[in-house]
Amino acid sequence: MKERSTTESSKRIGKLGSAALAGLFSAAVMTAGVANGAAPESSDPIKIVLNNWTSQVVLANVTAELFKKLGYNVELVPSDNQLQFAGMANGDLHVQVEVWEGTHKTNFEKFVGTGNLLDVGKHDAITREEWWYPTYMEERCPGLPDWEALNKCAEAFATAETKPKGRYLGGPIDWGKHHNERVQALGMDFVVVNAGQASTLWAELDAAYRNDEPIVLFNWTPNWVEARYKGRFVDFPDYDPKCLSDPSWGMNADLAYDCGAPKKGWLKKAAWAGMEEKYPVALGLLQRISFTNAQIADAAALVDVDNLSPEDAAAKWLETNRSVWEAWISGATD
Ligand code: TMO
Repeated sequence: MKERSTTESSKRIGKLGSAALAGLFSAAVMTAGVANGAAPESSDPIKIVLNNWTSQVVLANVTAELFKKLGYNVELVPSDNQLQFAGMANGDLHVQVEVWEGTHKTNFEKFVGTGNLLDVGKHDAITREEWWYPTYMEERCPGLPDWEALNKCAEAFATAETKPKGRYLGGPIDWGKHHNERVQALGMDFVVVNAGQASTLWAELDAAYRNDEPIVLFNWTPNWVEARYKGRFVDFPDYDPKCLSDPSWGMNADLAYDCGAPKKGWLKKAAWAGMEEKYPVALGLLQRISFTNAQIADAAALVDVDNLSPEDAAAKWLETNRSVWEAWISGATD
């Protein structure tokens, strides 16, 4: 990718006279503070995908602002978590800044395998996406965070709609969790109830937490929740990729999904493969973007705790992390 982008930019520079080039450089330095003669290679908007949880929306906006600093036009386009990769592989969508191992791996890797979707590398962040409970439940369910201890205690989590089974509050369906399959494969006395949107998870958590009431729900890290509520992830049988594809693997010989999510999952960036030709400098910038756990949690808190709009949160995030993104931009435009 790097080689391609160098070739591409020298081709473009070759077409410009050196006087024109000097003018272009100084204009760029004066307006944006960035010396870059090659970007934008096209004025067609780069389409950045929006998903349905907060850090992703804020960091998609952050990425949009960084592309704009290089002169690109951008569009933010909401997309389904599982269908987005097909849209990116065919060029309808171009960039996704938070690809989570626990949510996206299967569909992401399927389209990377076609050659039309790029794996643009990992963020620094380490992720976990799993069932989670407030620590006050540990007195009532001895043995937590072990999943079998949770299961013995299932009735404590019952609601009118699930009793005598416990309720597990899952996320929106398009997060593709297969938690129904997990409950079945592990023989758990739980019913999965899916929240329509992430904010429902947090409203239910807050209501339970205030009253010391039982709740077990989907949560993840990095997220703002861990700084506000004391809790832990449930430990299920260790994840293995075969757990999802091979029914004979694991403690249930007949069913897949008899394991937890990865405990140290990756977080990646994805792009339409056509960006190598059409927007090589933007692709180079995307390669350099790498968020830490703390940066992602902060991005989410600006909206979910401080009530900023995603756009204002992105502006604030850029203000707070100036040296971080300036290094990405200068690396991409050197
Ligand atoms: C991808 N997610 C952060 C919702 O687990």
